Amino acid sequence: MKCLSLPMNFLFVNTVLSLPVYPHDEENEITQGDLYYAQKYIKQFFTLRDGSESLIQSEDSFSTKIKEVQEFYGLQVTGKLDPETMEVMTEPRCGLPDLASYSLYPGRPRWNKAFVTYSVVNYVPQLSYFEIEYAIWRAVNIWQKVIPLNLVRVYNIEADIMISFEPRVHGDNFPFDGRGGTLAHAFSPAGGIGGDIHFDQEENWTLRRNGVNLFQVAAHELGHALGLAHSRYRSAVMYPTYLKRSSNRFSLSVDDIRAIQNLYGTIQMFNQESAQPLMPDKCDPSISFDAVTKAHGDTFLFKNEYLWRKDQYTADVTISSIQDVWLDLPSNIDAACEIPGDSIYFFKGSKFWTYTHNKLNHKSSQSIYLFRLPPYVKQIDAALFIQQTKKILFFVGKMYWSYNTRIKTMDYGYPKWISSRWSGINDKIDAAFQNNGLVYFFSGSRLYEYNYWRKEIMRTLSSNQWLGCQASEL
Ligand code: TQI
Ligand code: CA
Ligand code: ZN
Ligand code: ZN
Repeated sequence: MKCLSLPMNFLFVNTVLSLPVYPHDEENEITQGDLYYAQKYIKQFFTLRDGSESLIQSEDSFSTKIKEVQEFYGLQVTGKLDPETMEVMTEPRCGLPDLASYSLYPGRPRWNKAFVTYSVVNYVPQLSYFEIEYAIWRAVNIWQKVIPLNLVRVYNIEADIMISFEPRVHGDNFPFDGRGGTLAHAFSPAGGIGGDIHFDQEENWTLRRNGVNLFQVAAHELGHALGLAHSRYRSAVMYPTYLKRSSNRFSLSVDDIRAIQNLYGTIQMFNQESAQPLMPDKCDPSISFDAVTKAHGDTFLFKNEYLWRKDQYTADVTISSIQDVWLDLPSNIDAACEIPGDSIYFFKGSKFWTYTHNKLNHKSSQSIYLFRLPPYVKQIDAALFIQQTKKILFFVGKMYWSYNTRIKTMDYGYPKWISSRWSGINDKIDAAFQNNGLVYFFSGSRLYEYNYWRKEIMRTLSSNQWLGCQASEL
């Protein structure tokens, strides 16, 4: 293994380590004070998480930590606190450019192409499939959005960045250690195992503050997989200590951004005069949406070629292009709905697309007439899945149809007037979705919050209030 191009400037113990022996030559004696200093240093820069202070008490792990320090600074790896090691520890910037607070790997390995693929190879039962996919998706996006590099999720093929959950021994000479200790590791950019990310299968992976937050660890490991080494800034994602941060506060620090842009450059701000359409302003009071749906718990609002995703945990809203999330979808979609735990449907014109586990079903689009909509229906305004009845309602103009997903047939007696069931909804609607038992209808710049059981409008809001914008005059 070529250690220079890999971030494993860090040794995992799989042999029994002897107790550290301190050299006793006259000039370079390691004193009790040095030992104390080294412990403090390691605690500051190399301790991995809360509660691991106790690790340092045990000589085995102290030696392991010394090895990490030695690897990190390219010294001879002895596991012993020798004068050279003492020296780098007292001069923390030794070997690094004086002002750099982040660091890159020797030789600056990076991905030399515009598109880098990643794939999630397996999952763990601690989290659902979607939670894992999303944690990784979010981690990818915090880096991707500051550099001109496209990270593309691929399936069933060899990707540049293969992400997997691994057992203790997993074939790369860096066995995991069960719950606690090492959480994950990543290899810096290169072919083969380069760029790959391994998570310790046995950790208590969560998306919250208790346990080990997968999103946070994935963000850190992706930094390594993109070519970043550790940062000396406490606030940096690349700081080598696991801090319990609330995940809505978790984002790249200035130092992380400087580091990654040093490798990949900055995003070209697009020219205002170019043909590029402007990104819509989500808080424009007159904004309307093409389609809205829940997907895996988050809410997605579509407009033109963009979508906004509102995170279910943090309520953070992020904009991205539709194809960044659902590669095969067109822009300007008409309607979308999710059958929770099953699939997501997207409609445009007389076509529809379905995704299960974020994977497109069927090779391409299908015809909406498969739902037995009559031929005069040329497009759908909104699609709404009703959790209570397991029906998809198709809204077209002032009418709606009801499709029974259990027996896969259109219900008898439709179309009906929208206002006959949904009193107060008198206009054509643009989008609809269900949330916590309430139904939300979007119509132009208005958003109606509808009580399904009481069959009445509870509140009239502005369309973008769901995205955290202030209410506008209605
Ligand atoms: N894994 C270490 C890490 O990713 C492995 C490592 C790579 C390392 N290079 C190193 C350790 C150099 C010491 C020196 O950093 S880990 C954290 C953090 C880990 C640690 O499991 O210890 C995160 C994984 F930063 F919080 F400590 C993810 Cl976020
Ligand atoms: Ca572990
Ligand atoms: Zn591994
Ligand atoms: Zn790290």
